[in-house]
Amino acid sequence: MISLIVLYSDITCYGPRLISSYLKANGIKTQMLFFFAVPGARIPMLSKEKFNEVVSFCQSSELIGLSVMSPYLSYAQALTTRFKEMLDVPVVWGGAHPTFEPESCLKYADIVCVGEGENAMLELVVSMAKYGTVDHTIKNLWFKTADGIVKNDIRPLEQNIDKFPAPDYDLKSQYICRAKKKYGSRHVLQMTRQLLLENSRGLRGDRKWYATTTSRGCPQNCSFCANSASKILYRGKGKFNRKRSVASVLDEIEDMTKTFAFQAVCLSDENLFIRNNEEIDLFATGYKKRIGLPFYIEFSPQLFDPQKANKLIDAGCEVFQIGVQTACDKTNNELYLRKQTREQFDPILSFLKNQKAEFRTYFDFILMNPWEEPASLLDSIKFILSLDDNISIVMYPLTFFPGTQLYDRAMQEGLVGDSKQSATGWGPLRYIQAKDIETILFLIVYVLRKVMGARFSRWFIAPALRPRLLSFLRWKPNRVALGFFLLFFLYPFFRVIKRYCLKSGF
Ligand code: B12
Ligand code: SF4
Repeated sequence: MISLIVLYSDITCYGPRLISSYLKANGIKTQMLFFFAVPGARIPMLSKEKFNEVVSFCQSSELIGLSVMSPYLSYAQALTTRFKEMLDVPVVWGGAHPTFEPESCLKYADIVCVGEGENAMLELVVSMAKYGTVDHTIKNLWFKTADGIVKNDIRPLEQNIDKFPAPDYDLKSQYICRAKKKYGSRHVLQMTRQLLLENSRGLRGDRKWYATTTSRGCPQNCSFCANSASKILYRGKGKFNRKRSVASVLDEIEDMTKTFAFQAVCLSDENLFIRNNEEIDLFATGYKKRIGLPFYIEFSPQLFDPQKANKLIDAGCEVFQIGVQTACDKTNNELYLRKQTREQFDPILSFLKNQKAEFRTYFDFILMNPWEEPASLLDSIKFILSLDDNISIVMYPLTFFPGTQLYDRAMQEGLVGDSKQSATGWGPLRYIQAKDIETILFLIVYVLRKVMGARFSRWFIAPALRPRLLSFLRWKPNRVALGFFLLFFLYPFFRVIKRYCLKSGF
């Protein structure tokens, strides 16, 4: 039995589910545990009981696999340490974090998978079953041995990704950690249809979706994204962007949505518009006929194509999620290395104006960038203030993920200490420390002035208030106070201000 533990707080877990179904298709028994860790936690919040239940879940395993993203590193370390204390079973880590930090991960894991893992895992499990020991020559795997670390090369990328079976949704072999009273006192529960749906994310909040990916890779090279780092890792190993056939995508979605009564579908490809017109036609016609559920897509503005968008909307697409990151061309082009301009949004915005009221668009922005100039932030604020109400703004703090260019720069400049800190240590507190508090205040003042106009200026710079303003600038808040300030003021800031602006006609 191979146990695969997924730490993410999302039930999709596409990569590990693919590994599980590939192993099963090759006659290997697997079980999966959806652990639901807290992303970004520096100290894992794990009770002894939960630990023990996870350990007994793995008791009869020949191999334990953990899928690790950087924000969940502390959980992976804590769990693996516990496994090593209680069980004599090799532990293999795979996923985005070990791919770019294999050496440091081997302080905990016995084996690390660098890059895509289906074939590497299969070879590992088969060799263990055949020879009773671990074969240290398997490509994509690094091993901790008595003689040091064995680093194997990367194998060529699998070009025919249709070859991999659909993600594993065999609930009989799946478990989930949930500690709600209504489920009883145990943490590790047998997965059920109800638990699967309860823990799936939703399209616009209510309709639970089935999420899948129809391609691998992305044509762009953003300096904060693992895709650009993966391209370097796989240089000379075959085409990085690969697409599944439309037929295989439709078969999978039809099968899963019928089996589990999902109410919506999420296509979490980085850029669905990399598909050509013919593929979009084929998908849209097939989807409308065979599935017919509302769906959600993501893409970058540079690849927007109104013709393709219309076809997808006609097939049921109800949500666009678009990576804006910043409305400042200089920051996008020079810092994020995105070939994107503010003008590219004009056709998108006019296209969105003609959509039905229920059509939703999410614009993703990156905040807390230590190198972003106030003028660049202002461009984003102005842009946000100009948007229609059917466009929601989603803000992500800039996170430094190992392998990316911005991670290297943040390390060089001492903004983050190590790879563990990179995904957890850089947050609002460090940003405020690194940036001038006056810059942030300046931006707040700018937006408030926009909202309240002269009335605000008179109020804010009134002589009576000046000493208070100065003392605020000199304020050295403790962490709790600052946390509350950010949580209750800065975070909902843009949304509230935007609504207010729209109401008051700015
Ligand atoms: C789709 C996607 C999502 C989806 C679904 C995620 C999911 N759980 O499946 C959603 C939107 C939910 C999501 C969320 C997040 N994501 Co995301 N996501 C992606 C994206 C675009 C594609 C992932 C994918 O399906 N790839 C295709 C499959 C086949 O590859 P894979 O998942 O990497 O799995 C393969 C290998 O990694 C390996 N492998 C994986 N696990 C294991 C385990 C073992 C034992 C072995 C041997 C091998 C192995 O084998 C797999 C099959 O080949 C990637 C970008 C990318 N190109 O990878 C980011 C990416 C994985 N996400 C990332 C992050 C950070 C997040 C968030 C933490 C963001 C946040 N700040 O909130 C959240 C939290 C995760 C969560 N809640 O699940 C980062 C991870 C970087 C890092 N160093 O950790 C990435 C790389 C994007 C980036 N910023 O660079 N994400
Ligand atoms: S467009 Fe998105 S997925 Fe592609 S490299 Fe940039 S951030 Fe990553």
